[in-house]
This record gives sequence, structure tokens and C-alpha cells, in this order.
Amino acid sequence: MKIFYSETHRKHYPPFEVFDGGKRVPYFENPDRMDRILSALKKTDWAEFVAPIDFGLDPIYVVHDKDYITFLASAWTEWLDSDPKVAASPEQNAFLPATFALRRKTRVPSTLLGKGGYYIMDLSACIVEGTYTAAIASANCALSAAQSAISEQSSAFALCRPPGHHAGKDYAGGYCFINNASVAANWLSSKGRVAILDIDYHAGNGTQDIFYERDDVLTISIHGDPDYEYPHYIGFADETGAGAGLGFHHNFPLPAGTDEAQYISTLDKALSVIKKFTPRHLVISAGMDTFDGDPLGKFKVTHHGYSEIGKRIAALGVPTVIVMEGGYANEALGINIVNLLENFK
Ligand code: SP5
Ligand code: ZN
Repeated sequence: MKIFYSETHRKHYPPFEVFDGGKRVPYFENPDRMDRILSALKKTDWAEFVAPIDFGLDPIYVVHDKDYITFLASAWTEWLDSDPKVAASPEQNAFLPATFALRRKTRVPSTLLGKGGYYIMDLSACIVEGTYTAAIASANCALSAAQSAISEQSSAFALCRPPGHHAGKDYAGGYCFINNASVAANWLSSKGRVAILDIDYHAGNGTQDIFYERDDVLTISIHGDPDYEYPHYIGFADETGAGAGLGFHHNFPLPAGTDEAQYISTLDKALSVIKKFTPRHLVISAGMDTFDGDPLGKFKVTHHGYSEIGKRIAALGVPTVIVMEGGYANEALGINIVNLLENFK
């Protein structure tokens, strides 16, 4: 199986802990996650590593607002230019907003701090020098995997970092900057209907937003109920799409403590919706933070659970692009990803 991966992600890593609900917490979304997955995949006899192709910005501009992408590309240098203290020790700094926009539909501010609060939804999407470059390389991994799924009519893995499913049309958040799975799905949609199944522990709010009014891309997310879990404001069961897209989005919010049996039976419901939709291609937003032991998750999926999940998805028989999202129990990431992917090779 082809694994699309770029070393460029290493350029994106903030130099300090971040604030989360008033406490300092580690930046869980770290480069070590990739090292764990790489070393597990290298031990298999089926993982074939391929460098991504550069698709340019056009496939990204059809999913994200151009002004937002321009903000991502320019925020770091704009910050250095505006603050001599930051410029004196750039490697000690990371840009985050200081104020958040009061709801959407406010005007776009002209200052960097104003734009920060407009284009970033929380304090877990830090911008450092290499963030934009890493985010673009990550999107190119997803696009390359999509291209491979089209040309070979088989499944491929995009080992993306930073992840993408919390990033919306014009905002970053939840460690995400460019919505890799959405960019890949939109690319695939030129070949026929696409389904996106998001199995990350957190609701795929960005993906939900991006395709909410479309009927050619079915979006489904299984996640911790936003009633108690991040992203808090979106991902409820009664959000089912709008306009032409009405009925083409499904959320499956689950309680804290959800065990494997409960999880698999919800997955089966999601898969039956996908089956009826008869997609030409499938995209999986593959977060491993549903694992029992993940520091951010409250579900109880085991190592074996990912084999079961992979087996059931692969049984649809649809060429699938598996896109890496979250998962922060680093020591378990390698085995969980191998268990999931083995079903698609
Ligand atoms: C891609 C992805 O999985 N993003 C997750 C973003 C979650 N951000 C907020 C999590 C808040 C949880 N705080 C609990 C601290 C753990 N000790
Ligand atoms: Zn997550």
C-alpha cells in the first residue's frame, strides 16, 4: 500500500506548552507521533513510502478562502516585522490570537492580532515559522493519495501532519490549518460521489462546515458528544446539512466511556448510510484518539478494535483514501495504524 509522507511536518512545532482551559498543557500534536507510525510501518512488508507531488494552491483555494490561506502564509513574517522582541528570538515564539471574533460575519480586521482572532478558533493552532509550509505539504500528501486512489483504483494512506479536520473554509483550530481530507475529497468529487467518514474522537467541524450544503459529498462523523467534548459548539445529531446538502451530513455523538462494542455498532450504522449513498471514492479522517488510553479521548477502543474498524470499512469495497488526523497516545499509534491499514493493502 502506498503511504504518502513528507518530512516537512517537522518545521511545525511550537516551542512551549499551550493554554487549555486556563491550564498549561503539552502541545500533544508533536512530530514524535509520526516517528512512531513510521517505525511501525517500516516493519511491515507492504508499506511503500512515496513523496507527495506539489499540486499548487488551486485545489486548496476551492475548499478554503484565498484570504485565509494568505493569512496563514503571511502571519509569521508579519509578526516578526511588527515586534522586535519576537524578531530577536523567533525560535522561542509562536503566534496565537489574543482576542476572538464575536461570532462570524464580523468584518475582517486589517491588523495581525485582529486577523488572528478572526481566522483562528482556539489556542491549539499555533503558527510558527514552518507552519504554512508544513500545512501545504500535509495537504499535498492527501491530494497525492487521492490521485493514486483514482489512477490505481485502490486505497492509499496520507500520513498527514499537521492534521486537518477542525480547519474550516476560513479558520484554523484544534491543531489544524488546512483540511487535508476535505481537499482530497473535493479533488475526488470530479470523478463521482465521495463519502467522508470521520473516525477521529473529536467532531470533524471543519469538514462538516465545508460540505454542509453539498449533496455530492456525504459527510459523517462519529465522536465524543460536543455536549461535553471539544469542539463544543458543533457536531450534534440534529445537524444534517442544509439546502441541497440537507440529509447529506450525519453526526453520531457518543457518551464519555463509550466502549468498543458500542463504537463498532455505531460504525456499522454509519457504514450502512455510506453503502446506500454508493460513493465512487471514500475518504477516512483517521484519528486514533478513540484509543483507550489517549490523553485527550474518553473512548475505549483497543488495539484490536482498529483491525475490526479497518475490516468493516474495507468491506465496502470502495477505493479509499485514509487521511491521518489526531491520536496522542504516541506509544500506541504505530500498532493502531498498522492494524487499521492492514485491511486495505
Ligand atoms: C486533530 C485533533 O484531534 N485535534 C484535537 C484538538 C483538541 N483540542 C482541545 C482539547 C482539550 C482537551 N483538554 C484536556 C487536557 C488533557 N489533560
Ligand atoms: Zn481528535
